[in-house]
Amino acid sequence: MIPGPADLLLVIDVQVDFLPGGALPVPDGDRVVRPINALQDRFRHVVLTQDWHPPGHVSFAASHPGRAPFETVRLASGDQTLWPVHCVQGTPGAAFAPGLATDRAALILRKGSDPAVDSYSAFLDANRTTRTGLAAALGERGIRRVVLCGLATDFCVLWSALDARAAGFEVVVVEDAVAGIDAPTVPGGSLAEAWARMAAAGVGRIGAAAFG
Ligand code: VGL
Ligand code: ZN
Repeated sequence: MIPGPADLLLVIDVQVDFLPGGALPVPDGDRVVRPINALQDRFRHVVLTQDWHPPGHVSFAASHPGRAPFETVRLASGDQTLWPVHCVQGTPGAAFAPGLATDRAALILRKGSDPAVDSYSAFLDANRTTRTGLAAALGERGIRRVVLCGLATDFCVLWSALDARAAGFEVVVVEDAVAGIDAPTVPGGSLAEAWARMAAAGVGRIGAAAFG
């Protein structure tokens, strides 16, 4: 695949807290940095996202007395998985992964800033009504295809892929430039379920080698 002017590389949440040793470590999360840097050199359009929560965010187990990380609670916006405190605005854990190239991106989008609503997706909050503005920004740049990479396959990459499809973009995930959490709360694992949901939505899968 040779990316053209209508192709965007969307790099999801490659941040310190999602790397091994971080607050919400994604197994092998650090392995995505090198292929993502190589991918960025192939694309004219690059957007990076950061999970960017205020202290006391609703997605933190610590914000719900008696609850533990990976439990689920029911909120007005729907079922919410509870997480360890992670990606707090301005903290070292919210910074981009060391070594990640950030100079190519035309846009850095921060999401999850509403104290009461989570946002796995780069396009739409968990309440499914508040848009981040990304779909419009990509439309204005003439983007038709979104190529996704980053963390985590089964949460922020998954939701961003589904919402990009719903917004009318062609969507492809670079399977060796993503890594998943595989949360124990989903029977059979959230990673297998994520790939199945993306396939059902018409999301393509490609290897980084296809970009040369
Ligand atoms: C993410 C869980 C909580 C992600 C963000 O980037 O996939 N997962 N917040
Ligand atoms: Zn988060």
